[in-house]
Amino acid sequence: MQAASTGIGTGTNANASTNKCKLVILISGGGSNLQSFIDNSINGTLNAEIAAVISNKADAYGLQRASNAGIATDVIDHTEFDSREAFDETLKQHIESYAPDLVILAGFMRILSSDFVQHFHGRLLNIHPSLLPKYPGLNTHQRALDAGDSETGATVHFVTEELDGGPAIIQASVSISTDDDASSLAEKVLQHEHVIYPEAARWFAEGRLKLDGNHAIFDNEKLPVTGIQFNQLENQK
Ligand code: NHR
Ligand code: GAR
Repeated sequence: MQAASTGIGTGTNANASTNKCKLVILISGGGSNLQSFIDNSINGTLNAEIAAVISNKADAYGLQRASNAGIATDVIDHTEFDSREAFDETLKQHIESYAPDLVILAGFMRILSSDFVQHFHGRLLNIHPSLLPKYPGLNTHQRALDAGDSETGATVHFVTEELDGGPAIIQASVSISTDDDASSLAEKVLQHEHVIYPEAARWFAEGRLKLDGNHAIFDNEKLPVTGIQFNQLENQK
């Protein structure tokens, strides 16, 4: 267990001194998912403190969102490193300097090497804009359209070495209509991302969600390969 995350005696993944789950959020772009974490932390829906936002791109708009919220920012430009491993090692050190309980990939666009992923095993989450295991990798919305799919969506998952292949936690689907294109789908899916991603982090902060080997465990039960279906959760309310 890492030093900052005791959670001992509380059953939660909250930081001992603040009683909040300490997050570091990695971005590469617009940061609308980052914004939903900021908003949920401020309004108290998510008992979290965002210690820092780190981007591999200096011009990522999400850095502005972080500054506006008074959150520390770092830029680590991957083009300044000789290898993926060297970039990942520096990234790892920057993240660890904040001693986070949980690391959030929010539109972070660099594939992470196995050393990095193993180091953060069980405390690294990603949101991917498809109904995994469909369409790991890039250009997911166009691929769903090209395949003639009737629905698409987004999946929050634990990050493992297998790209977009780690255990799923929660998934939201949206239906595809005949007049959709990749950008209209991206917009619709993003609205759902902003809801399911903080929800998954809330479960983690509350100590209800864990990674056990290659299985996501929620309330002491193994989750199915596609995780919890958010739309079904909604219908139960
Ligand atoms: N790393 C590991 N090891 N495992 C995962 O599941 C990861 C990961 C790193 C990022 C996010 C992922 C997504 O949700 C993610 C999951 C980037 C690429 C990619 O091909 C693919 C998937 C994801 C993120 N990146 C190119 C690369 O060479 C660069 C593309 C660019 O800069 O635009 O790293 O989709
Ligand atoms: C989101 O749709 C996220 O799922 C996706 O990028 C977008 C980021 O939006 N992630 C990936 O494609 C990872 N490869 P945001 O910057 O506004 O949060």
